[in-house]
Amino acid sequence: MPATASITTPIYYVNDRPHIGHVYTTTLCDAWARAMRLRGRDTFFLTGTDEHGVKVEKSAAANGVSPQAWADRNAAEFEAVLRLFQQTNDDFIRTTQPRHERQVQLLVERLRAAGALTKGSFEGWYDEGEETYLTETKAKESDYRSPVSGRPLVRAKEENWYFRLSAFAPRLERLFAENPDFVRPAARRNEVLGRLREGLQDVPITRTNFSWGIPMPGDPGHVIYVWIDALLNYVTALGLGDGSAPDRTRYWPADYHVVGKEILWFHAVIWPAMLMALELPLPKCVYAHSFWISEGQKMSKSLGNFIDLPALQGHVDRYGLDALRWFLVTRGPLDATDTDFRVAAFHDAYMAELVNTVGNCSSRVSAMIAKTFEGRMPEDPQAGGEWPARCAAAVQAWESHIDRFELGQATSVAMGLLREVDGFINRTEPFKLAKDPSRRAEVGAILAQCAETVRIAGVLLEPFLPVKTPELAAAFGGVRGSWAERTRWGALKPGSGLVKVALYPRVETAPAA
Ligand code: ME8
Repeated sequence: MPATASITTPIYYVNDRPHIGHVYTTTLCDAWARAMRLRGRDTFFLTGTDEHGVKVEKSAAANGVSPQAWADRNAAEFEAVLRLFQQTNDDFIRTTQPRHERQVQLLVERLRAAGALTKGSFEGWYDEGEETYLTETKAKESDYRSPVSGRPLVRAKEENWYFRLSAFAPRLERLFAENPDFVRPAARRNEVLGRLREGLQDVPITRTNFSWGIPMPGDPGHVIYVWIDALLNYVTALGLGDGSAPDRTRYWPADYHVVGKEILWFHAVIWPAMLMALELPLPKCVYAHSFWISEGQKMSKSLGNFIDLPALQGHVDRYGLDALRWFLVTRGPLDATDTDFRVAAFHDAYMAELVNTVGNCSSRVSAMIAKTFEGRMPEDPQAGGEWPARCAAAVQAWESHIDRFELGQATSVAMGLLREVDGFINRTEPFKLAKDPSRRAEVGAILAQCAETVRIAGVLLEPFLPVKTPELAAAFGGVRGSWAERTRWGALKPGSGLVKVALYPRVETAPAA
């Protein structure tokens, strides 16, 4: 049985339409999952939708449909987007599915049995029209009247169930001290540590002022807070709440929970504490990336600079899906700073890397072999020269970058090999040597070394460029087999057929922003 690998995206809210942010996180996870499968790992990649809560209830009402109908409609759109961007998720969990709801109730029951929940009350100024509490300051400012309707605020008291987060402080401290890589990147970990030092408050985990949620077991009228419901998706999808998916338990704990930085606290602190209370193993790493902004500003509906689905589709129509995925993975906000989505930068990355490096290098080498060696892999009396060691080092570096979720660096390793091949061709000039029949063996050696290196670099690019790399692999001898076989120097045998390829067409000018 091969070792397992497992990765998750956040589950996305169905009160929003899919946009670049969702496609980004999902594409990162998809590239990693593809890389792990390529290496022969038994891989599980989970995504889905978060469908409960007052926001969904309200947007459904505003659209004149039931919350479930609203959730169905928008979840279908999220699923369609996954297919559109060729994501290879192994499951799509929806929090309104019976499998999830049933297990959330069981897991919350277990939290209560473990002594991790208490019932507490909260009292404050309540705006009945808006169904929200106002802080004392806000209430005073508006003369104890609703800032919206002007009606008097009422003094209301609510009883809620609380998760005793504070009780887990010592264990959380130890977790962070003993696992410096539990939260990455490091800048994000430091933020979490700073907040942990301020002390932990217990977390209300039920609500009584709306009904679109999972009922609190044994306490009618209480609905489980949407975040508690949502976090549990990572284990309900694997049947850990009721043992309903025994073939999936091996995928826990997840290697990576990949999330945006705005939801790090839930994943880095509340979720681990819940898992401790449930006596379940913790995920190995919570990776919090930063945000895409658009043409210099935070994306917002009112500014009209939201990179929504039609905008993304426009880029795909013009440049192809590989180009979009490449830009997201290699130029995106994987580290601790936000990234501006500029169309000009997208265009430049496509031209420099996909057209002028991947495309040009593979077409040059395959075309020369087609012309000079009738499309047959030439013999190499030098047995690869320095190239086998260089490729082996690249494969190893790639593997360790993938292990550490350093996706941009993994792509750089492959690009580095192709640039070296380009440099080697420019230095040795096989196209000139080929005019002298007495140097045929030398030309054969050069081209064989180039072809084998391009083939191996192509394998390393497969998780990132899934549309065109199969064409590259087929053109360079169609070598099949395991990861070890496909990345082994010499797998492309002398005499194998090579076909001239043209992978990425030029796009002359960038469209206006
Ligand atoms: O928070 N740049 O769902 P959500 C990069 N349901 N990534 C972005 C982004 C941007 N501008 N905007 C959004 C929720 N994202 C909860 C999660 S998990 C148990 C529950 C991505 O629909 C990023 O991954 O608001 C962010 O964390 C996620 O979308 C938020 O999605």
